[in-house]
Amino acid sequence: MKLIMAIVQDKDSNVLSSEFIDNNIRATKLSTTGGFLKAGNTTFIIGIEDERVDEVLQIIKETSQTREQFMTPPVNLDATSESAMAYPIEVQVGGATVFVLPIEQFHRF
Ligand code: 2BA
Repeated sequence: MKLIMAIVQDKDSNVLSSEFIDNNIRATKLSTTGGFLKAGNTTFIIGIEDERVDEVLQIIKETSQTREQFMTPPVNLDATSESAMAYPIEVQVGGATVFVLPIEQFHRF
């Protein structure tokens, strides 16, 4: 058995939830925050049999889109007025960041 942790954009999370239900994949959905953009994203935790890992990865891949997002870097208060201006920079986010981990034990009591 494996634990899949998938970080996706909020905009893709509802479709992905529905896909998991339709395909009988058990998942837990967490509201999370990206360390860089400090914006909300969604992390799914999925415990799944080894032989279904590729199926889950394929669903995540097909559902998660890459999007451009703008972020404004923090203003440098020590700098001259011109360099202190903070211009938004474009960042590419997603599709999905996925970790696959081994599970030592799995219990449902
Ligand atoms: P954030 O940390 O908010 O990052 C959003 C996007 O900003 C990233 O998209 C990446 O394109 C860019 N980015 C992140 N750190 C950067 C840096 N130091 N310099 C320049 N650009 C940077 P993704 O790579 O698709 O990541 C989306 C979200 O997945 C991340 O949101 C974070 O919540 C999570 N994530 C990504 N890699 C991770 C990792 N190695 N460990 C844990 N979480 C991760």
